[in-house]
Amino acid sequence: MIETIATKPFDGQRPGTSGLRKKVTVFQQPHYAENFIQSIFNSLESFVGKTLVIGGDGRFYNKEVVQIALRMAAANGFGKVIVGQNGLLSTPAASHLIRKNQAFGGIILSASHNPGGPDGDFGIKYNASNGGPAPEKLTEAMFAHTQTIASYKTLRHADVNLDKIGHHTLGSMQVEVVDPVTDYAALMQTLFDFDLIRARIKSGLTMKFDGMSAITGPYGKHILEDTLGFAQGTVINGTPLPDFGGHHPDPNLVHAKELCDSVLSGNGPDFGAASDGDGDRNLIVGKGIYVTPSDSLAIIAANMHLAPGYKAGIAGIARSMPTSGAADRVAAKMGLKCYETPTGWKFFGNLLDANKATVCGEESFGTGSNHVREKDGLWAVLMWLNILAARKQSVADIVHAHWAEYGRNYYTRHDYEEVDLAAATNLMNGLRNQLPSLVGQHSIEKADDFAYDDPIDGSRTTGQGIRLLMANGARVIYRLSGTGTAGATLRVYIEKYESDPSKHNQETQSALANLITLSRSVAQIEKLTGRAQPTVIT
Ligand code: VG1
Ligand code: CO
Repeated sequence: MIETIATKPFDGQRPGTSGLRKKVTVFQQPHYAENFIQSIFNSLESFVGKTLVIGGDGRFYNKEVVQIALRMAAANGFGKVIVGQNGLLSTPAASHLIRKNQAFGGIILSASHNPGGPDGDFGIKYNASNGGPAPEKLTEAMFAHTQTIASYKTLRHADVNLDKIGHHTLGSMQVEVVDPVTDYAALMQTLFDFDLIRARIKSGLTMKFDGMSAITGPYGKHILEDTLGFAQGTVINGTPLPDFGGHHPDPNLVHAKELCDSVLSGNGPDFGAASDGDGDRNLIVGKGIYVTPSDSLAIIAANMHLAPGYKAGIAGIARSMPTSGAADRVAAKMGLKCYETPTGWKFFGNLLDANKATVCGEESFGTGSNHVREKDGLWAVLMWLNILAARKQSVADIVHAHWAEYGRNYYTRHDYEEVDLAAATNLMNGLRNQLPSLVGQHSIEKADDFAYDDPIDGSRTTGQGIRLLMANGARVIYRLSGTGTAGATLRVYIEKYESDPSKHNQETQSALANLITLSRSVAQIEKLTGRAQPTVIT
């Protein structure tokens, strides 16, 4: 029986960089998740009878919201929902299922790299029929609906059993429970040379993959161990847990420390990788060398023709604005365009759909291609494995050769987490006001607040980060995070280009020391936030 439940708007349901993210306790308020889901549906047109994909990263409260979303999808008139077994789907797998089944769209339950558990974070985002995150126009429409919502539709019905693969009905809606891994794994086999990778493993390549107790454990085990033949135990922290084992499922040098320490020391495996809460991020380390996500994008772009799915070459490259210019140099050499977009995968969708870009990347450990419309952690890992197998070199050799050919973009990101929101806003406003007067000082050639004109649909997005652009590609960029749930997080991105190979082996923080000092003084970070040091350096 369809029920219409009266409700009142909640403040603050504006989607951020990647969907609506809040503390679990916020989502647990009566009607909170329902209001947002109904506002998603209210922003969509002509979906009656169509298919919706639903799944999440398995974090605490996933189980409950999957059932809420199923009942509401039925009450709102969807014809069918495809849902991952136990309500689980990685973000790239959800994107693939939407595309493969020509679904109307999908609801992904995840707060990605944010911590989980009863005191952690939860999130909901909507992906459109191309498999990609809803564009700004749609997220703004959703937000507008959240501010005026007066009722939502649901079904009075028991929970659907999602333990087993199979078919159910929910009112007049079909529910198909699918294995979360199967279709995604099949897609990967079409893109990469699994035989070549197997041969390289047989001849001794070793690796560790850290699933961070999040969604990619089962994907990693199936693909890396069971299909490719890496030793059992290659995947560590491979069982998804609702609280991610109490860890922060963010694959970087800080949160995947154990893996990084072992591979970087040179005594561990040849290759190390990790993914995040919802499986769309990737960390790449080789014996003795950490590959920055910006370098990884550039190296992948330069080498991806070695993978069968891309042997015809690529149409173009796209990177988020704060991502280093390393990819631009590859694009220039290949005679291709490198697009510079605001932060967040939603801005790549149009470029991928229009075949302007084949590969995209963000400095925040995100890389992906036109195979789906999300960044894809395991895809990047498999791409690296394919490149390692084809080139028969180590990660370090490949990176050093890349720098020798293109030069090195020294790059770091300094995050100041959970600073006072008013202080952070004040700091950004202060920088914005200083912009005209900064040009000419400290070798700053251009200073602006980044705006993006989408070349496909003509939409303009403003206020995407303060840029201080200096001679020879050096940059300092400031922006506030759009994924945090407590206070504000100030991100400072620092980069410098070095063409001289004899200067390619400096430690990153010391190579960038002058720019780091400048980044702090120009923005008066300590004076305005009370922070002398960042919380996280990647
Ligand atoms: C961060 C990253 C951004 C990424 C986003 C979502 O956003 O900087 O590059 O697209 O997270 O990634 P922000 O606004 O906090 O800087 V995920 O894996 O959390 O969906
Ligand atoms: Co993620």
